[in-house]
Amino acid sequence: MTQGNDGWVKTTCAYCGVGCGVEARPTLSGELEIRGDQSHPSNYGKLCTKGIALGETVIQDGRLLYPTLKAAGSEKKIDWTAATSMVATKFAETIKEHGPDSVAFYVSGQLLTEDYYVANKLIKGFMGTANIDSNSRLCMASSVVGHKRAFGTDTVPVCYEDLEQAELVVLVGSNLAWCHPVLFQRLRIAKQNNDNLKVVVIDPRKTESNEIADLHLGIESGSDVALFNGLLSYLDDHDCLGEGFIEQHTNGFVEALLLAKQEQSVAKTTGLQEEELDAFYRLFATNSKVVTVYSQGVNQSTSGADKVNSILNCHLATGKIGKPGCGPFSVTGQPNAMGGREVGALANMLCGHMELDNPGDHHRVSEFWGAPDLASKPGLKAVDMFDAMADGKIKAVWIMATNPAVSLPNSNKVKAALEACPFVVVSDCIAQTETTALADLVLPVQGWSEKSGTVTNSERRISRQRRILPSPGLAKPDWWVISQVAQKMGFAEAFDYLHEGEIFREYAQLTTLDNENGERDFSLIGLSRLDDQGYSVLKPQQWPVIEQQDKVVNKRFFADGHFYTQDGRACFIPVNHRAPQSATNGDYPLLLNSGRVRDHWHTMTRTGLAAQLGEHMPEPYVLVHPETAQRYKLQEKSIAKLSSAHGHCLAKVMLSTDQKVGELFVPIHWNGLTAKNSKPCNLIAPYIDSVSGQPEFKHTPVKIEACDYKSQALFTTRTPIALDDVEYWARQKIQDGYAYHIQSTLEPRALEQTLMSYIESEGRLIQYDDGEQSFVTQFMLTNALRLEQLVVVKSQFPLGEVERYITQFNQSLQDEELPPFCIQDQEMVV
Ligand SMILES: Nc1nc2c(c(=O)[nH]1)N[C@H]1C(S)=C(S)[C@@H](COP(=O)(O)OP(=O)(O)OC[C@H]3O[C@@H](n4cnc5c(=O)[nH]c(N)nc54)[C@H](O)[C@@H]3O)O[C@H]1N2
Ligand SMILES: Nc1nc2c(c(=O)[nH]1)N[C@H]1C(S)=C(S)[C@@H](COP(=O)(O)OP(=O)(O)OC[C@H]3O[C@@H](n4cnc5c(=O)[nH]c(N)nc54)[C@H](O)[C@@H]3O)O[C@H]1N2
Ligand code: SF4
Ligand SMILES: [Mo]
Repeated sequence: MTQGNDGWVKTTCAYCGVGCGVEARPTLSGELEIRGDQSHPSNYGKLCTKGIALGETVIQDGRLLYPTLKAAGSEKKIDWTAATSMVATKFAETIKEHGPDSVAFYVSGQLLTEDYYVANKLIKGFMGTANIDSNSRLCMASSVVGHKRAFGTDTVPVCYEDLEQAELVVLVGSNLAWCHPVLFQRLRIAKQNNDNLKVVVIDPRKTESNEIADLHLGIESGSDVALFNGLLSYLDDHDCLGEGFIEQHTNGFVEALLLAKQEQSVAKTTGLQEEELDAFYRLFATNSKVVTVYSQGVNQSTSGADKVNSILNCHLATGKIGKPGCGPFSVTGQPNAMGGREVGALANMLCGHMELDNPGDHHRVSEFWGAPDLASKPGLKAVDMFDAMADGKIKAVWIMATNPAVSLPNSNKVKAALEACPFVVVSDCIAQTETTALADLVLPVQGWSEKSGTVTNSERRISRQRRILPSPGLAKPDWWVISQVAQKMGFAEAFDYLHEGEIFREYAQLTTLDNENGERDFSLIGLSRLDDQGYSVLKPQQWPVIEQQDKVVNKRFFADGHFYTQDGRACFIPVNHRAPQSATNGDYPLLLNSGRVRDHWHTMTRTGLAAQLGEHMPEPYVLVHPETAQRYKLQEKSIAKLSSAHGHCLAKVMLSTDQKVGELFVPIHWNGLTAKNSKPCNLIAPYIDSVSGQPEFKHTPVKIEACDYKSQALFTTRTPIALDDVEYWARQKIQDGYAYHIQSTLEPRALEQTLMSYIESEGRLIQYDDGEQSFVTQFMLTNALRLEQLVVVKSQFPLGEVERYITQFNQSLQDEELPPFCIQDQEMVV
C-alpha cells in the first residue's frame, strides 16, 4: 500500500543517496508528520536527523511562488505562458544566431529521474548540443570514469546487505557517520552483531566515522593511489591474489602491477607508519569478504579517477567482487545522483547507459526519440561550461536544482560568468539564493513533498517520491516546465507528456532497445509496460529490473565474472601517484579540506529552515589543531579569516586534535544568505581531474589570520534582517525566528549602537546596561507580550549564555517573567 487508511503516504527522503523510505502524513494544521518506512529495504524504518526533520522544512518561508523576470534591480511577476515562451524564444534565437553550442543546461542530482530524462532529451535530442552537465560532475564524475574504465559500464556492483555480510569494511574518504547516517547505523549494528567484522577508516582527519573503526589511517591528503598501489604490491608479494579470477575474467593485470611496484616509498607518500600499512594490507589480504566504501575524499581530486581505479584494481586482483559481502562501493551523494547517471544527463553521456560516441547507441536513441539532430559530440563539463560563459561563448543557460554560485570552485569567477551570460534562467523552489540573485528569469518549481517521480539510490534501488502536499503559488514540476518550453520550440510531439508516469514508461522502454538479453547493464525491461496504476503504487525496484519486483531483492553485478567490455573481461588500469595540483608554500602555508556537517544539506536552502537542525552547528567554523592555532594566534571561538590565491572567507575557530597540524577543515554549507563572507568556494581553485572533470575541493593551500574582534552580539528576531553594517554575522534558524551570531571590531558600546538601527520601529523597548560593557535590548510590539527582537552585546559571552538567551526568546516572555536585569522600560518613539 502506498497510502494506508490512516493517511500515511510512502515516499523517499529528499536528501542523501542512501534513499531511505519515508512515510509522511499531513496533519489538520497543515504540517507534515514523518516516520521511517519499515518496509523499505534501504532503511527498514530508520531515519537520520535530517530525515526526521523533513516535516519542518516544508514550510512556505522564502518559497519562490511566481515566474519572475528580473531586470536592472526590479522584479516583475509573469505567468507561465509568458515565462515558457520567453525561454523558448531566447534559446531558439540564440541557437539560430550562434549555433547549438551557444546554449547550455546545468542540472542536478536533486532532479527526479523524469525531470532529468526530459531535460537531457530536449537539449541533446532537439537543441542538438550535449552542453548539459550536472552538479554530479562535482560529486560522482571520477567514480563514473573509474567504473567505465574497469567494467566497461558505470556499474555499482554491490548492495547495502553486503555491508552486513562483510568481514572487513574499508571507508576511504567517506564520513559515512554524517553523510550517509542510516548506512552507517546499519554498519554499526552489523559490527555489534559480528565480532569478526572489522572497520578501517582512511581519511586525513579523524571523523565521527572513527567511532566504529578498528584502524584509522590518517593519510596525507591526495595520496590514496600510493596507498592502494602499495596494497596491490603487497597482495602479489604475499601470494594473496585471486589468480583464477585474474586469468579468466580480466585484462591488464601485469601492467597495473608493474606500475604499482614502481610506487616510491608508500610510507613516505602516505605519511603512514610501516606498521599501519601492514595492518591494513594484512586485513585486506586475509579477509575474503571485503567492501571498500569510497566517496568525496576519493572523487574530488585531480587524480580522482585514478584513485577509484587503484581501489578497483585491488578488488579485481583478489576477485573480491560480485560475491556476497564483497566489492568496491561508491556511495552516491544526492538523492538522485544515480538516476542522473542512468538518464545520461552529463556532457559526455547519451542516456540509458548508452554512449554518445557509439554509432549503434546514437542511431538507436536518435530513432527512438525521433531526433535526427541528436548531438554527436560531448558537451562542456561543469567548470568548462562556466568558463565558456565567462568568455562569452555560452549565451543562454538554464540552471535547475543546483546553486552553482555557492557550490562551484572559484565563486568570484562563477559570479562573473553568470553576470556575463546574456540570458540566465534558474528553476528553484526558493526565491533568494546566490544563484537566483544572478538570474534574468526565475521559475518556481515544486519541492519535495509536492513533486512526484522516481529517484535511484546508491544500491541501484529505484523508489517513488510521492506528492503529498499542494504546491504553493504557481509552482510546477520541473518536467512540466521543460516540456512546455520544448513544445513552444516546436517539438510538441516528443514532449506531449501528461504526467510523470508517461515519462517513466518511455524511459523504461528506452533502456530495452537492443537490450533484450542484458547486453547492457542498465535495463528496466520489467517496468517498460507499467501502467499508470502500476506506477502509482510502484514499490522499490533494484535494477536491473528484468521482472517487476513485488518482493525485496538484493542483486549484485559481476557474480558470473562477466563485465560489459568488448570481450567481457574487466580491465586493470595502471595508475601511479600524482601529487595534487597545488601545494602549500610560504604565502599559503596551510592545507584546507572541505566537507559536510551532520545536520546541514549543501547550501542550506532547506535544512536552513529547520530549527531542530540549526542547533548542532549554528555557525560556520574551521577546525584547527591547537598547535596550528597557537602558531597563528587563534583563540577558540574567535573569528578567523582564511585566504587563498582566489579569495577569502570567515569562520569561527574550533580547536581539534582530530585535525593534523597545518591542516584545516571547513564545512561547505554557509553562504551569503546565511552568513557574511563565509563561503569556502571563494577559496577553492578550479583545478580538475583531466579525465573526469571533477574539481579538487579537498586540497587548497591557504593562510589563516585572527580577526581580533572586540565585541560579540546575539540578535534574535522574528523575521530575517540584512545586517550589512557588521563585519561578521551568521544566521541560525530558531523556533519562530532567527538568531544572528555577530562579531565586530567595534567596542561593545559602539556595536550596540550600530545594532540599534536594526531594531524595528514603534513598540516597547526595554534596555539594560550593566556598566561593564554588556547591553541587553528587548523589543516588543506595543500592547503585545511576545518578544519581537532581542539584542545582547558583550565583549565575550560566557559558555552557554547565547543558548540561554535563545531559549528565553523562544519562550516569548510574559511581562512578569522579564529577566531581573531590566532596569529601563520605555516607549520608543521613532
Ligand atoms: N549531512 C549531510 N549529508 C550529506 C550531504 C550534506 O550536504 N550533508 N551531501 C551529500 C552529498 S551530495 C555527498 S557527495 C556526500 C559526501 O559524503 P562524504 O564524501 O562522506 O563527505 P565529505 O565530508 O565531503 O568528505 C569525506 C571525507 O573525505 C576526507 N578527505 C579529504 N581529502 C582526502 C584524501 O585525500 N583522501 C581520503 N581518503 N580522504 C580525504 C575528508 O576529510 C572528509 O572527512 O554526502 C551526502 N550526504
Ligand atoms: N568546497 C566544496 N564545494 C563543494 C563540495 C565540497 O565537498 N566542497 N561538494 C560538491 C558536491 S559533492 C555537491 S553535490 C554540490 C552541491 O551543491 P548544490 O547542488 O549547489 O547545492 P544545493 O544546496 O543542494 O542546491 C540545490 C538547489 O536546488 C533547489 N531545489 C531543491 N529541490 C529542487 C527541485 O526539485 N527542483 C529544482 N529546480 N530546484 C530544487 C534548492 O532550493 C537549491 O537552491 O556541492 C559541491 N561543492
Ligand atoms: S540517511 Fe540520507 S536518505 Fe536516510 S534519512 Fe538520512 S538524509 Fe535521508
Ligand atoms: Mo555530492
